[in-house]
Amino acid sequence: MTPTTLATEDELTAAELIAIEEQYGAHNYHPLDVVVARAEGAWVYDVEGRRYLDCLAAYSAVNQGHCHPAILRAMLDQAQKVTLTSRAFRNDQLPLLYRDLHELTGFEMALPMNSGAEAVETALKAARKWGETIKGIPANQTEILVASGNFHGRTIAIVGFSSDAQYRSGFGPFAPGFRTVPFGDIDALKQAITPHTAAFLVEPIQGEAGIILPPDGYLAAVADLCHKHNVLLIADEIQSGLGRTGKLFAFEHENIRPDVAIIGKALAGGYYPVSAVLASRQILGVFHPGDHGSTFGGNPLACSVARAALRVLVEENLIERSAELGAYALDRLQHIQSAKVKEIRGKGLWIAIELNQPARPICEALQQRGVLCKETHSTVIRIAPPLVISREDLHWGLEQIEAVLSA
Ligand code: IF1
Repeated sequence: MTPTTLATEDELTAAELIAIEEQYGAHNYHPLDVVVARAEGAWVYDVEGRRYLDCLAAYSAVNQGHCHPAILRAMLDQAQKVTLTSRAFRNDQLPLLYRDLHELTGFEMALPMNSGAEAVETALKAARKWGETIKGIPANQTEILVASGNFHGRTIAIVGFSSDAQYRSGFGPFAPGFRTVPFGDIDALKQAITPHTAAFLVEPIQGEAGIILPPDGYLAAVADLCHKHNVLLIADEIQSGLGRTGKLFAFEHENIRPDVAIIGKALAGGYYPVSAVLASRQILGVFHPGDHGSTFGGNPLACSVARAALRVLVEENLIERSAELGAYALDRLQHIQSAKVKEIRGKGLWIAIELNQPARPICEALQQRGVLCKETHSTVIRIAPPLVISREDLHWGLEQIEAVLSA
């Protein structure tokens, strides 16, 4: 029986909202019990009006800060013109996003998708087809290497090469043609490359694994090795890119240039799922009309929002800001004297606090103090606020973290 009306928005309490979510929603997350109703800049506000400093930034999807007015403006303007045409027709925003991405990143071409996982899948398809049609690998024998500890998304092909048992459990059988090498180990990579290897997919700094930085020189050695063996180097910059580490791309910290870069998350400043694969004309040229696509990929609303998000990133100097404030935060955190702390590491405003104990209780204590963080791999706390965070707010947030860790 189709209802004639649906419930209107009531003034429900956090507890009531949580109960509804628990009853009708799949339990594929275990979120902190903070029910966000509003957000602005580096701050979020719950339904009871309490405010929290957001030190997760939606896993680096709101580098520009929550509800950035310039991106909102672009979204509202475009939403009143046209939002979706499908790629069966052209639109006036997609070419402009392509040009912005080329001018900002230097890659010759882009292929727009929506979620990060879809862009990763697109890059894998490009690598496989490049392997067969350009490198000459026999059909269906292409191999792609990935790093242990990787996180590239949640599709069956992607979790098939995850090292995390939970991400794989129950979802097999998986796609063949992937091999894992230890992250940071150049000799292992050298051993793993065969004439059938088309690509090496890697996060320049591993996010989900706990903001794991590779040994100095690793990425440069990887780039040399891939070039020598005609293997595509694919950098997954969905989380590490777009200013998070204090550079436009994390791969810039080692002055390398991958063959393919994958971006997402902050590409649209938290307003819309927009991702893209950036590469050369030769690599993206393997796609011919009808080979690959997406209903929403490259839609005018997504492109308009992404253009505004990139403009904010550049015009508000958020990349330099990330480098500067990140160095300040890392230095302060590294001076914390606490038996709880095993290691502090990071790049730009992307910092991991590795503990000698479970991180969840620390995150809950920080929540009580008005700071929102998320643990990863049970003992690591990620500090990744929006890049627009003020120095004063960052100072205040660090004080709360120091207080909880020193308690
Ligand atoms: C979740 C993790 C982070 C990513 C990199 C691709 C994707 C992601 C480097 C896929 C997405 C998100 C997914 C989200 C939580 C978050 C996450 F904990 F899952 F691993 F950030 F570390 N490459 N990461 O970080 O992009 O399809 O999600 O748009 O799945 O719980 P997506």
